[in-house]
Amino acid sequence: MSDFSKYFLMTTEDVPKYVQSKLTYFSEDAKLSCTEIGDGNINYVFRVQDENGKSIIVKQAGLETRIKPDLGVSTDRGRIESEILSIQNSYAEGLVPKIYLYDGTMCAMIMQDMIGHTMMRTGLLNHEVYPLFADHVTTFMANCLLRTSDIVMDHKEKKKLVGNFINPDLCGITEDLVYTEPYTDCFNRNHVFPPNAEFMKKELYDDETLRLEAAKLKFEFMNNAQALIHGDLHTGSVFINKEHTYFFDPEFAFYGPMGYDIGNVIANLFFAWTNGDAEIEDKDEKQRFCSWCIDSICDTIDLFIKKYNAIYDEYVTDTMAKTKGFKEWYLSGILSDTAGCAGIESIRRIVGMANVKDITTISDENKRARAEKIVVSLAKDYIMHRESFKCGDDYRRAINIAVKKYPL
Ligand code: SR1
Ligand code: MG
Repeated sequence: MSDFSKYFLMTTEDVPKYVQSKLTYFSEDAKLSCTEIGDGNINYVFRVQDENGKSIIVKQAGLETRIKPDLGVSTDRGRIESEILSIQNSYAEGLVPKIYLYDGTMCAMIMQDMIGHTMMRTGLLNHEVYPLFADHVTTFMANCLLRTSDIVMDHKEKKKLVGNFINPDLCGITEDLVYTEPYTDCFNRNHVFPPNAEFMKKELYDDETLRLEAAKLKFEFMNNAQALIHGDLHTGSVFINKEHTYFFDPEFAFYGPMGYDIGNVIANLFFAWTNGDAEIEDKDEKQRFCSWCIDSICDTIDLFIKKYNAIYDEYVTDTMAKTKGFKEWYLSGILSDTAGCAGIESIRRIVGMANVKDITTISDENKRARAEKIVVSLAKDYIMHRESFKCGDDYRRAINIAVKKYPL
């Protein structure tokens, strides 16, 4: 039996032994069972459980990604993830899972099982609503983002973190998959829904003005070391129930623009809307779910602004950042990035390599084609007019326009 002193990719047989060798979480004679529960694109996630239902999660980084075995990524991502979770827990206590152990040799972490919570994308696909989500996600983002920025953090401490969270492989994935391939298909691996092939060619590959704005946003992503961002804050990175929310899976973390995280949330809430709009038959039920999606988009923007202002006033340390007018100027940059990144995330999930179930599970071909067109049209509005998205109602208006453009 391995003593886990040399890296190998574990199976469900190995993982219980691994947990017992590393922690005293379960009793020595516990009868442990293990299942692989990961449905992400990159890692292996195991749940280990004893006969009384007590459980724990083990997440192991493979040497290659699950979605594309020829796409290797550094196993250092596990270190990055465990370190950022501990930082995020200090700024947004209770909103991230607890890490019990990070093991650099096995590239594995053992963490709290988020029992009683469902992966948010799965819940949304069942058309569940989460009334407190906008409140929770804005508490998480406003605290974790602003308090790791130069507005609040000591400049030397911040620069040390910038170095610690240099994440070239995972950032490289985002730079390609999110910011380049959707406009160029330069690696010939985009997934374009065949009925929309012509539409996507005209609206994305052939649109030079869009490509220029996407290029500007790409360089903003690569060069604006503004805050310690989660880096992949979609609804598959959230475990949720009606009362509580966990944000997890921050392996794409690095110092980047705050708007990348906020924009990801906005885009993914709208994917949920497209699914509800296409799949729910009952009129009242559709209205209930779809209005909640749009309200949550608007509330996420408005509550972020409110919390940003409060946290800024309470925690600002930088002398020049206290200058009258600076807080508002800095916020307008974040909001413009937010709209731009919401557009970028929207487009890449439609034509890029990593799609979302909200769209791909729409069963009726015409409805799926329409949903994709609405998303792309809205995304282009976000990107091309990003400076004009300043509050929740600006998103509501843009969504209404995009939806009306493609009637049923
Ligand atoms: C190769 S990884 C594809 C996508 O999955 C992750 O969750 C990120 O969103 C990434 O872009
Ligand atoms: Mg992930």
